[in-house]
Amino acid sequence: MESLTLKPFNGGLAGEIGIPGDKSISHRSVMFGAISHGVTTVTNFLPGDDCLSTISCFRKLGVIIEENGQNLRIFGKGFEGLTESAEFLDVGNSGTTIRLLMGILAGRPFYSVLHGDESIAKRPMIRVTDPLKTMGASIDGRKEGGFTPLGIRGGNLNPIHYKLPVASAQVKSALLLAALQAKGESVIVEPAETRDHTERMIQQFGGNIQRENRMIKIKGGQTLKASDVHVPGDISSAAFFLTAGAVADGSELTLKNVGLNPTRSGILDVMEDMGATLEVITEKEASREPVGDLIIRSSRLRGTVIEGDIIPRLIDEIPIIALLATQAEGKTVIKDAAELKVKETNRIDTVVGELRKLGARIEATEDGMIVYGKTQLTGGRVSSHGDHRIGMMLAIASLICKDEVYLENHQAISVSYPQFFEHLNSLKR
Ligand code: SPQ
Repeated sequence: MESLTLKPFNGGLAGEIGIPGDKSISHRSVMFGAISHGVTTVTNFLPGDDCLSTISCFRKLGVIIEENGQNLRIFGKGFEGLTESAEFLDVGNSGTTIRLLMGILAGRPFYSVLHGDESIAKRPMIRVTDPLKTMGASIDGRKEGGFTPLGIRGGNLNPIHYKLPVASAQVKSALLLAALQAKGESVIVEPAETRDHTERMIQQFGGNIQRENRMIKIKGGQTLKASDVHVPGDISSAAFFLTAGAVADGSELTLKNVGLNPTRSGILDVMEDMGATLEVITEKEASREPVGDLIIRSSRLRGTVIEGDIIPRLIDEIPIIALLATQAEGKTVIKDAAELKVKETNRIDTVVGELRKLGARIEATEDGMIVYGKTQLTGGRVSSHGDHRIGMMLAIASLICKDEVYLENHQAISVSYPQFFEHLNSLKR
């Protein structure tokens, strides 16, 4: 496979970029547009591969979606407006698409088959299929309904009282979407707070949902109304440039329009704890989500411990935090993050394996990793392993490597950040 050559840069980054739309919120905007009544408009939608998979699945389910880059118009006819697809629903590389879609289809009285790429075929689905079956959906798939391809015939759903065994926003969201179609009130309890975009969007679309600490209550049979959604920039995408600005000497970057939802902003707390020179300015709200601009300057960093309830607030940022930790004085320990093993790749193994190839001192543990800094990174041949976040982490690492980096399978980056290299190059002085 052809690799991308990333030459040593060893300079400072400067300037301003607008962070592209949040992937989690973009998926949900299409789904809520589809299951509500009326015309939903979406602005600053992320046209990355994953979100395009969501659009394609809903079109196959009979929903009309007009797409013009970052702007969408979705013609929703409610849950009952969805129709059986003659074709398989292909979710590509997107865990969010398949798991949330299962929740919607669990209540639809027709048959659907869902499948995705090689990575999706390895990701556990039982965490969603089991509780949905308890509610009354009929679901089958490889390994007793645990893996794709999955066949689902939705039905008359009963409400559920369910304590999630893992902290997962995808499982929570799938159950909320099913619960909206059930007869009665469902109660869902999370072991730790996970991203709450689904809950916010239910309210944005006129629905009712209650939360008391980690318990969520929602009544079935609610009718959602179309809404206008402005998608904030994705803090998970901003994280790559926050790290770049902190580790590349002589940098000063402004990242505009970043979503600052507290259930997603764990990386800001960690960077502050590590001593990063980071400023949050002009906070406002868009479509019930907090948004602001961030300024990052090159920083002297120190190691830290990342564990417990903060983990779901930064789970997708751990690959880039590992790189950040290679440039911090002392030891950084990341614990309680075994969920990393079931992402697009096993992100404990891919982060540790690829960063070691660049000379990092890092070791894998059962539920995380330990990074020793500060280390001068070398260079070498690395791969994204088809995982967008690993690809971007390695591209940022190349900025501070003393030799060339050859990045294989960089195309995976378009899953969540198609303009990544354009933005990176625009910031090089
Ligand atoms: O959609 P996908 O492939 O699962 O994407 C990832 C990512 O890194 O972009 C995970 F690999 O993000 C998930 C995140 O890890 C997106 C998500 C959501 O939108 O609800 C929730 C998290 O997953 P989970 O399994 O903890 O619910």
